[in-house]
Amino acid sequence: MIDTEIIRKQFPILERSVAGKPLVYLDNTATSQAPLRVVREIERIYTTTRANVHRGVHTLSQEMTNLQEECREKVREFINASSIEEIVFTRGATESINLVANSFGSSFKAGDEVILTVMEHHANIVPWQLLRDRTGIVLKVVDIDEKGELDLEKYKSLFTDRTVLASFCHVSNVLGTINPIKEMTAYAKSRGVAVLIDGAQATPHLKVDVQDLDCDFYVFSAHKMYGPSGIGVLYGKKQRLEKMPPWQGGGEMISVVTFAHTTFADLPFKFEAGTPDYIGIAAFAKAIDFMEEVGVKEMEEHEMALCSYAEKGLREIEGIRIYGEASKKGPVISFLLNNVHPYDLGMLLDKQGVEVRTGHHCAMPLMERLGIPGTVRASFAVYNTIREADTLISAVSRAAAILT
Ligand code: 7TS
Repeated sequence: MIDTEIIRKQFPILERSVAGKPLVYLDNTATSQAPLRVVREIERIYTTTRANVHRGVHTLSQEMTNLQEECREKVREFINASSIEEIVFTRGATESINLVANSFGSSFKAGDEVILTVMEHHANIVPWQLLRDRTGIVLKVVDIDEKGELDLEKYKSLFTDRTVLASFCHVSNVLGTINPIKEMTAYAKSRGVAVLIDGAQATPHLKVDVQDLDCDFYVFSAHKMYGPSGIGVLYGKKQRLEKMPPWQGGGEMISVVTFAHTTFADLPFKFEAGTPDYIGIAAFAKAIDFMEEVGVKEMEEHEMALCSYAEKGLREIEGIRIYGEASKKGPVISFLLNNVHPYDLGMLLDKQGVEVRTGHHCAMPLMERLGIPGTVRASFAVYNTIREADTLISAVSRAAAILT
């Protein structure tokens, strides 16, 4: 059982008010808040240890390097990768996907095919379009049914002898749908096709085991996992990463440089050009500690119970339509109220202290598929409470009374 009272003490931001009302933070899908231990670690490092990593024999640099590398080991363990060589730090899920598109994708030829789904975030669409424009690859898109679940038969039917990659989200940031990624990966593997899973909305809520999934790539962002912003992870199978060329060049990623020729560093550093946000990475370790102490399974149960409760309450409001009714869902509710524009509803909720996201949620093709301009989206984290779910429901009811 989650004791939100104890958990909330670690998140002082939750004590602030918005528009004179207690803050009800329900935009966790965009960014979750960071517990004090993450904030304190950043302050501690700035005031005691800050120095560049992997660069010197001096004590500070070595201490800083250890802190960064301890986080790499923590991430490895968190997703059960088989070695730290498979954990590449990036700026976020977006950069991780761009890395794969530019490096792994550099071997794709005109006519090669990449399978995506209609529910992808722009981060898993645009890098492939940029690659398409450069190389002439073909993008194929899996559709959803009326519940917001992927059509698996359609997915399988899109594979041909030219398919080189299937790239799909684990959990949709709009519909909440938890995709059958194990089955999807197994099918792609049976056809000899590589798989990238966008786990940005999964790692904050679900236990992930990349060896069990057997995917080639798995990407996610720290700021959605109670960690600092600007830190992401690319998990890649060692055999894949070894064959891939570097994406960016610079310091850190080299072995020997001459003007005639450069040899590259071993994994994972081959993919980490330049000075990373080592302090953010070190602080991310504290966010992982937090998640493990509370328990990812316990978090999932708490968040899903809250989400179901809120969804039930919202459904009782006349004129509410909920988008995303998959049988397996993450803690996200996307909804509209009659023909009220999502921004108008979002503004009224903000006036009541309730922070939700409104708009297309960086999933414009999905909005087009649903035939709507956007939604209002409430999303839950471990520190949210039943009382906050009640506040959301009453705030939407009040807004409904004003707007309709
Ligand atoms: N993939 C998915 C499924 C996402 O939800 C997001 C961010 C990203 C990739 C990109 O993550 P980033 O950390 O690199 O920016 N999603 C959202 C959202 O739903 N609202 O704000 C950001």
